[in-house]
Amino acid sequence: MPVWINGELVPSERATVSVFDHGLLYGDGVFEGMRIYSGKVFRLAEHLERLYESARAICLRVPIELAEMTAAVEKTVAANDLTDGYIRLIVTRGPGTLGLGPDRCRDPQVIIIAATIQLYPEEHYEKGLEIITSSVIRNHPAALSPRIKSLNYLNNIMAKIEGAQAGCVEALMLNHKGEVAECTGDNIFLVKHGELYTPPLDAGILAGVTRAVVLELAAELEIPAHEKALTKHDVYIADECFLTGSAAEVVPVVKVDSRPIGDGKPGQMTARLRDAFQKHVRQ
Ligand code: PXG
Repeated sequence: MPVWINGELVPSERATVSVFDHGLLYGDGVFEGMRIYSGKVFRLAEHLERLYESARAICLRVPIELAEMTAAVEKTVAANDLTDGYIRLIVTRGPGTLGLGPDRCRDPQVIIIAATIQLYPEEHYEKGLEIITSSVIRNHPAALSPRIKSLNYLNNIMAKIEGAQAGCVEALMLNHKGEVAECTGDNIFLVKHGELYTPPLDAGILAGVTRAVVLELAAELEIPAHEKALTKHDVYIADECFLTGSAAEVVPVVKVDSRPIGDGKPGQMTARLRDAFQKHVRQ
């Protein structure tokens, strides 16, 4: 499994970073998780745009330009001979001193890992997920912006743990205003009276690539869609609920906080969008 690190593909055992890397010491860095379908990275341009924006937002200089990064991702996919899989792209602040200051980190590390993906079990798509609302709120937008896909995911991990302790693979996070934000690694959608609803970016969420694709597909299918502030009440009274993410794709949610959503079964609109998504990625 060759891994790209700082300009070369090396065997995974040799793909290592320093213990003084601020990515490790402080979670100081950014990343992307992308899918490979039929040998091609899905929406690579969008993922890389988000990566460079995340880096910019934390004043991290990505040591290679977009064109070179695109080529590096493609070379890593080819070297791993993957037709379907997952890519993890990481840019760390690089090795520095034990102090917080990034000024001594002069060598940001670029790492690209390609792997076969551990998909959600088929059962999740057939039966739908049960989730809970976590007591951990999403990062306050005036603290570390939720738009940044940073290496510091502890807040979401705390929510994920709370979900796991309740027997759920995902957990819903509210924002500091008590509105619905997103799940720990997935965006959320609701269906009500045949229309689609999802929180707007200013609810303090990650601008999910899959979320954007679902909104595009809804437009093509002439399904009215709204980016609107939502509350837990809206979730509880929704006809359907589903999550989107590069790993999960489109996955139905049938129970939230032990309450059945709609009739407690994966809904028709969810199935329709999931179907459209599958067709789209395999085009
Ligand atoms: N919200 C958050 C907070 C995320 O981390 C998404 C939404 C979905 O975004 P995309 O662009 O993938 O549609 C994410 C996705 C994984 C994994 O391997 C996924 C994410 C983060 C960490 C791990 O499943 N992010």
